[in-house]
Amino acid sequence: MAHPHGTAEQGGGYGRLLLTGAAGGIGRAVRHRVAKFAQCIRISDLPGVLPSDAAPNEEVVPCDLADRRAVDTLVAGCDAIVHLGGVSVERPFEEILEANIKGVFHIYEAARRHSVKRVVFASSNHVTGFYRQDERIDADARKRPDGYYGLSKSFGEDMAQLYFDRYGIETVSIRIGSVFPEPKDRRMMATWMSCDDFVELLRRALFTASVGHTIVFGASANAHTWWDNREAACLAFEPRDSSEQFRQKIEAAPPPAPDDAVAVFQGGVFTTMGPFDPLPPV
Ligand code: NAI
Ligand code: 15L
Repeated sequence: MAHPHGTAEQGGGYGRLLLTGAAGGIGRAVRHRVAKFAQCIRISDLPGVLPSDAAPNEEVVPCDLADRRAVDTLVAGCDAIVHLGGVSVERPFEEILEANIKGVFHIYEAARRHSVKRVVFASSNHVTGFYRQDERIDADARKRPDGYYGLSKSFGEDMAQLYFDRYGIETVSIRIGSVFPEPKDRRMMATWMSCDDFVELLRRALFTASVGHTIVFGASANAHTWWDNREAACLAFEPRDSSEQFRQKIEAAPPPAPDDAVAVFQGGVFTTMGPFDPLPPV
């Protein structure tokens, strides 16, 4: 775990760490827990949504990821980035384009211009959402995005690869399953990841030496899984929690029909959302 900036255990870690999407569900859950990873945390989200109660080691910098100049200013002075910001569900392409596709380009261009060496990219299981739930895949499996949202995360992973191959910026792309306090349905029994496991994966993603561009599936040690993290062995990540503690509660609800997308595809209901056609019918 040696790293030029030291390790989290040594205290301090990075000088300044940027956390985008800090007002979102995961951002709020991890914001105070990533404080130990850097001397200063720059927290960012869209204007008007960030809390005003910044801790002494936090800088609050509102920014729309679609604004290239604003993102350049946001990234200046940061040593590493945890990029959680963007549209996090299936939406019309135009929305995804601004926040996620242009947004991730702006983040990497700013990282290049300001010599940021490490990014953690919040990718998603929806990059491979069209695999069936009876298939087991690893990071080498062909991408099968299940919508524009999954497509934008697939693009983000390719952006990370390009900026590593061309400029040496290292990234861990975490194909997050479902980071919520509890799984919400039977599908999430396989995809759920506890906040504790997520923070530990963040720590490894930020402080493991020489990750190149590593893709890792983000899930807890659930009894049933669709994902094999062999390709991310360099992170030596061992999740500790399991969705099993919620099984009784989840299975108290009636099961979906066996041919329902939520029971067939890894991406669940995302495989059926849209199209969002703003044009009049032809
Ligand atoms: P969220 O929707 O709660 O948070 C995303 C944040 O990004 C929001 O606070 C939103 O205001 C901000 N944002 C949206 N558009 C923006 C823009 N143009 N400029 C700046 N900020 C913008 O999502 P959540 O659940 O916290 O997820 C965080 C990240 O992890 C997202 O990138 C999401 O796609 C990804 N992810 C989350 C999963 C989960 O289980 N929660 C699963 C897979 C991926
Ligand atoms: C995601 O990518 C979404 O951001 C999140 O809201 C969940 O729906 C999650 O995937 C999931 O697949 O459960």
